[in-house]
This record gives sequence, structure tokens and C-alpha cells, in this order.
Amino acid sequence: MPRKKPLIDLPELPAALAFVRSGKHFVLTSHVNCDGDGVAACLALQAILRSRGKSASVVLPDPPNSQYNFLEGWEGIETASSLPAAKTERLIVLDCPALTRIGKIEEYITEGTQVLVIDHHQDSLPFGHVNLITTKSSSTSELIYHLGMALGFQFTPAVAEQIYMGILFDTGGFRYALTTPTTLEVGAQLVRAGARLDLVADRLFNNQSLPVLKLLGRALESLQLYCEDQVAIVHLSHANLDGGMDHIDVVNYGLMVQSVEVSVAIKEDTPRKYRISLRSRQRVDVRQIAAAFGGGGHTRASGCRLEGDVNQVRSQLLAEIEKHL
Ligand SMILES: [Mn+2]
Repeated sequence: MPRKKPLIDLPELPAALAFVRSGKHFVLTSHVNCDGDGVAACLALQAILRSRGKSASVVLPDPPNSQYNFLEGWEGIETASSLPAAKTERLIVLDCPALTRIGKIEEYITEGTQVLVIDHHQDSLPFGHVNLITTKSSSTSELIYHLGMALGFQFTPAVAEQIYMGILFDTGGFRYALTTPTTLEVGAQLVRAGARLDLVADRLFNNQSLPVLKLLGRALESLQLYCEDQVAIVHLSHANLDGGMDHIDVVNYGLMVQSVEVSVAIKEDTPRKYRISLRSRQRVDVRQIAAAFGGGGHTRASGCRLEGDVNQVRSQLLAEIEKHL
């Protein structure tokens, strides 16, 4: 049978394929506070590697959100905190823009460790020996689809579902601008391979407890508009986050307000230490705003960290955002 033409042209792919083909034992990981794309990409790549007779373990810096527990392979995910650091000959870092973001997994790297990076962030650093980094892909999970195809992998319903969930997570259900025609084509192929699109969407987007939903209500009460109603800011206190609010992408709610161009969520991770999420509708490159505070991400979605008094943090952010409006 003639080989199908790939859906995407990735000049970086052959080196990544060689990396995967020549190794025998792999450890797969992602960034701290691993998100849906990272978890899904790790699990799908694990299945692909195992189908080729290789050993592959998924070891994350910290425990992932149990929201993804319907994915096959979930029970096998290990966390670095529960393991003695082991030497690894081949480490694959997925959906992670910098080596500084893999937390305890850094201890797995010794002089002999070969590292492959697979990522789609704009500001991703090529910190691997081999780097499959491209912004042409909606998500790292989409990249794993292309990698699997190039390896001749027969997509099972379970792996199709993993990848489909990762794509759905990063594209907000095929809605964000990083969704490309290829993303939609990949989505169609995954549904053909058996991904249950209704189930995945339901697990991903309708998966809150009543107390968390009520907390969201209270968090939204704190939402305020600035800069002639073009900026929305919501603040989640440490107590709110502890109650389970962390699993709701509260920042997206600000963009539901018609006039808002930039939406910000200030999340107090630990007292006086904040994780900032930034989203924009159309004009503003929030990656630049995040970068001003040492963070990064994508044009429409990015993040950074700040410390101190919440009012001060809010003013700092507003001063930077104003420059971009
Ligand atoms: Mn991603």
C-alpha cells in the first residue's frame, strides 16, 4: 500500500523518529502542574513506544489532576516525589518550554542521559539533544499523532482518545486560534479511530463538584473591570484554591464580558505567591506581558508568577497590560 502523505510538514520530525527508534528504555515527563495536553501526550507516546517493544514509564514532577483519570494508562503514572531518582538513558520531555520547569525530574538527568524535547510553545527553548519544537501544532498531543503516524502506529481507540483529549484541552474544544485545519483533520482521524468525542468533552468540561461550582460563583463576584472595561481581573485567594478551584480555568470567564480584551486570573498558590493566567481575545499578545515578568506561553494564553501584596501585583499587571492595549 502506498504510504499516506503526512498531514503536516515537520522538518524536525526525522531526528525525533531516530531518537525514538534507537532507544530501548524511556522516561516520559512534562512540566510541573502538568496540564491535560501534557498528561495526554505522555500517555499516548508511552503506548506508541510500548507497541514497538520498548519500555516507557511516565514520571511527572507532581501528581496530575484526577480529571484525566478516564484515560487508559492513568493508573501507571508515577510521580517523582514518590520515587528515588533513577538514572535514565533516554528522557522525553513533553509540552514543556524550559528545563527549569520539570522540577524534581532534573535529578533523572545524568551526563549520559539523552534528552528529546517535544513541544509547541512559541518561547520553547531547545534544551534537548534532539528537539521537535514547532508552533505549527495546536498541542503536543497533536505532535504525538504525527509522530505515531510516521512510525506506522495503528491507532487504537484508547490512544486516539488520549490524543483527542490533549487537543481538546489545548484548543478549548477546537475554539482557540492555535487550532489549524490540520488540527481538525487530526481530530477527524482520531474520531474514526474510535475516540468518543462526546465522552471526552463531557469529562473535560463538565466535571466539577457542587462546592467547586459555588466557589466559582464567589470568585466571579470578585471579577472587576479596568482600563475602560477592556481588562478583567479575578482574584482567587489561597483558601479558594485549596477548595478545589484550581481545576477551573477561571481566567476564561473574564473574556465572556463583551468589552474585555485581556482577562487575568491572580491565583494565590501559597500566601503572597501568585500564579498569573493571562488570556486575550484578539489584539493583545499576552505572551509579551507574561514575558515582562519572566513568564511565557502563547499569544492568546500565557502565564507568569509574581509575589507580594495582591494590590501591588494587580497594579504591576495593569501597568504592563496598558502598554499593549
Ligand atoms: Mn500544550
